[in-house]
Amino acid sequence: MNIKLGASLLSWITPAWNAEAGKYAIEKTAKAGFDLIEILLPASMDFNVKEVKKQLQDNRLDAVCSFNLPKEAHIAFYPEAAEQLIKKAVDKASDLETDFLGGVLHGGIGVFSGNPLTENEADIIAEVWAKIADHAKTRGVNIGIEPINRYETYVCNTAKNVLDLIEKTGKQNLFLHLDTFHMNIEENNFYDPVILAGKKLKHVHITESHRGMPGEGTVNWDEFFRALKEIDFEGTLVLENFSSSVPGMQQVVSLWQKSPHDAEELAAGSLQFMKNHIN
Ligand code: LER
Ligand code: MN
Repeated sequence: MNIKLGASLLSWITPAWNAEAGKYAIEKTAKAGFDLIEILLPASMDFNVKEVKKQLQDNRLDAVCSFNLPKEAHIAFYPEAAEQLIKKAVDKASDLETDFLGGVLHGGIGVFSGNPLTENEADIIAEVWAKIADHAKTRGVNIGIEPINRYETYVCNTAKNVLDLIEKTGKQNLFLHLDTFHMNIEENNFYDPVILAGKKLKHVHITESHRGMPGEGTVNWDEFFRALKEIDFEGTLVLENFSSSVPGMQQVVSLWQKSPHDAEELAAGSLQFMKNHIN
């Protein structure tokens, strides 16, 4: 396996990116010993690449990017707006000299039509993805698409949903981005989706059933890491767990219970947990 270990900026700060908060997240991630930080791009795309690149260099830290579609860029309803916005996110990732953009790129988080995904909606999404994939290819970026649970979207809830839509596009630079929190709700187990994806799996959000310390919830980690070994996983494992010790975090990620671990403890314990499982 060829694996890099990362923390999301959400390990340290809320998603509202600004230069000062970003610098803090980069410094904390580097000090905690991660290989890279996942930078969740803001929907405003107000993000100074030059400044962030310098902060990453100063801290000898790599980065990957992610982007979650906002409601007003729900692909099935607003394909043009979505296409423009995802292309901008690809450009930011490329300007930052990273080769990966992951995230919820199938629909706006929290948008529902009231019905299951239709064939027509699936066609619209595949068309937009195909155009984005072509653009991303010219910028040297691979795209990872993250299925999320039914309470956040009706578009892609499972690995198979994403893989089927990718197949529809016929594009090679679209990949699966899994998240163990969502898998715990939507998949039969933690093994089959990884095997189904094989080399199409590029990026994983490592997070417990309650988004706290891995190993303290109900995710079947043995099953999950066994599957990663079987596919000889090459990609990134990035923490996406949250602590109530981060100011403002409880409100933005529905973390209503007080966390037993503060942000530093959670990051250090989770990094050790990942290392123990891949070695
Ligand atoms: C994003 O990575 C994610 O997992 C979603 O639950 C965010 O709403
Ligand atoms: Mn996630």
